[in-house]
Amino acid sequence: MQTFRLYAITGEQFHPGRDLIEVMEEAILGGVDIIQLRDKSGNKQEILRKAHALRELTRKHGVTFIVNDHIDIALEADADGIHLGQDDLPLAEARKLVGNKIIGISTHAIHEALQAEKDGADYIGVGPVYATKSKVDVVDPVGVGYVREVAAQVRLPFVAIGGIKLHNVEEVLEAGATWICAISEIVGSDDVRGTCETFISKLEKRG
Ligand code: TZP
Ligand code: MG
Repeated sequence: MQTFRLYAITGEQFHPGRDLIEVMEEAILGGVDIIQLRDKSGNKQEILRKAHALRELTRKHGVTFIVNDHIDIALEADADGIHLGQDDLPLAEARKLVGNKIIGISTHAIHEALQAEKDGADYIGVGPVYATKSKVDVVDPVGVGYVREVAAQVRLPFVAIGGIKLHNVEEVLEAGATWICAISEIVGSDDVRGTCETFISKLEKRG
């Protein structure tokens, strides 16, 4: 899998009245290199429609496209991969369905990270680093200590997630993250493109 720097996940509740595709295109223009469609509405027809639109957008810009939860939608929209949580379909089952597409797994503790590595995940999510309001069933924040542990012990690419903002991202980078994910800080910004550009410049400063 190629390496990434800035991962934006959709969160339409953070930009009422603004079009999803327009917001995500601004994020891409600001430097986001991977996008995830995360939609917990349960309206599969709508999710599929958004997946097709985001596939078209990401293809136009050469950006990687991941679908959260819905393997069938990921396949139908020809996404580059899927993202699954600890309680979703087991990785071995998912692998049978998606072949060599990217599989990302959310992890909240080092044993989950090592297990995902063993099971053949392509990348892991590491978090929530800080408290977040963007996920309802989220576990308690794991802190930058968990980022440090993963950086030291796991060889898989990992993305730090959860409550990451422009004002605290340096601490996450110092803990060893090279790839950052945010929902609310990016898509809820009045200046989506500028926020992404600032994230990128902070990432570049860390090398
Ligand atoms: N997984 C762990 S934390 C989180 C997800 C999907 C939400 C991150 O959202 P925000 O707004 O960047 O805190
Ligand atoms: Mg899930």
